[in-house]
Amino acid sequence: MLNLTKSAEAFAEAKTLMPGGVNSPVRSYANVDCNPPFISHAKGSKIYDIDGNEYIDYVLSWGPMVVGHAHPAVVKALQEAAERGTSYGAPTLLESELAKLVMSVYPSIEVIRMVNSGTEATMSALRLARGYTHRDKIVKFIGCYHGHSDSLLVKAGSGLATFGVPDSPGVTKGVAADTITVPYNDIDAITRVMDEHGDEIAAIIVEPVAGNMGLVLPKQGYLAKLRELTEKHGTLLIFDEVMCGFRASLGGAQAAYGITPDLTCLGKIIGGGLPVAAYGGRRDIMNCVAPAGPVYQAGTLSGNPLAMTAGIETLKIITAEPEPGEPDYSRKLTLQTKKLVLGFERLAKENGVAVQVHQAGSMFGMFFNENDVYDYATSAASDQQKFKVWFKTMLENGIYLAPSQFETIFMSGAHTDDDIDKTLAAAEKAFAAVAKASK
Ligand code: HOZ
Repeated sequence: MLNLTKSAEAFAEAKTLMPGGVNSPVRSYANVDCNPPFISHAKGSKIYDIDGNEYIDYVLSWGPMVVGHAHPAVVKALQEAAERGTSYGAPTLLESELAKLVMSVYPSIEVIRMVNSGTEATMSALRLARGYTHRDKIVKFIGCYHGHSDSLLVKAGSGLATFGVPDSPGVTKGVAADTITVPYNDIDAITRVMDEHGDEIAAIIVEPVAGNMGLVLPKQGYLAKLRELTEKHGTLLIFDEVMCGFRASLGGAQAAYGITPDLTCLGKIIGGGLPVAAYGGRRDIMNCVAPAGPVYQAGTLSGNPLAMTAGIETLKIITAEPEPGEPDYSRKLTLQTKKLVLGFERLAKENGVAVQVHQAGSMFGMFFNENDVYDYATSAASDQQKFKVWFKTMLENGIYLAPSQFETIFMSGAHTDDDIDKTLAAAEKAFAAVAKASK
């Protein structure tokens, strides 16, 4: 039995200090009816709690720790950077270095602006799209999550899907009215909306690989259709690759599916575990951002030297040329992820548990569902009770997963074959527990 005594005490105190005891809702474990482990430290593929438990970590800070926790090269560069000062609020060479690294992998990004969080990136990209097109309305897809700015908190995924409240109080009716929502992967629905309102719509924003209603892949031809419709109506296409950037493939979903968006939002990995995100894209659009143009957006900690350093070191590792005959970093992660995906599918079958397992590069997700999952409605129909049993058994057996079917899990370069074997051994027990509980 997992001992979480100290974590439970810490959580009781935290609840008196922060809403629900946390600074971001899904971490509370409220939907899986247990207390969250309080983390003391992490190294490589492992994360440790204050009770002394060790887990193999597939949350990886919700994605960014792609080279593993506390990678020596990242830590060393951060220590050296801290000696030179932690914030200047002034231009540095580091900002240009990270910009060039990102652009080397994302040719659609001709000009980039660094910000501090995915929310800030998507919110700013939308303002830019509205300023550029002189239109007010936007389209988002039900179950996609683009951070917590007002326009985008409408029929949203992630924590809102987890807690069953896809709309948030506090978002005004006026703002919500400018956000048109459409089911993901439904070509007829988006075609109808664009035919009716296309000339009022500033942007379609999409997670090209959706990661916040669980991992849901775009159907064949879907992203190409979005590109075609946006071009036809003079609407901008914004890819929110905060989660799938550098993960669906090194060049993100846009490289994996061969679609060039007008604007891209990135986050997570480009900060290597520090708060960095960015939006960027076509030069003529990006040059509307202040001070090059009139669309205002600013930030004291934007381009922060520590954050840039962590991003640069992380991207250097994952973009490095492989040894001759070896797969590149991204391909290695994909292959490791595939081992888990195949293992989960096999074990589920052996235990008579119906699951849908999805993979996009080094991201993966599993639904307790007999049917295909391709949008929010089909994802939401997944069995929550089975997920809870699975999740708790995995945790008891030292595997740290996202505490919700509506999140994605991730692989890092620090995960070894031994980690995979241990994870599959735990999964065998977890599927057996699910099968038993379902009888
Ligand atoms: N909504 C975030 C994941 N998609 C949660 C992040 C966090 O709690 O740290």
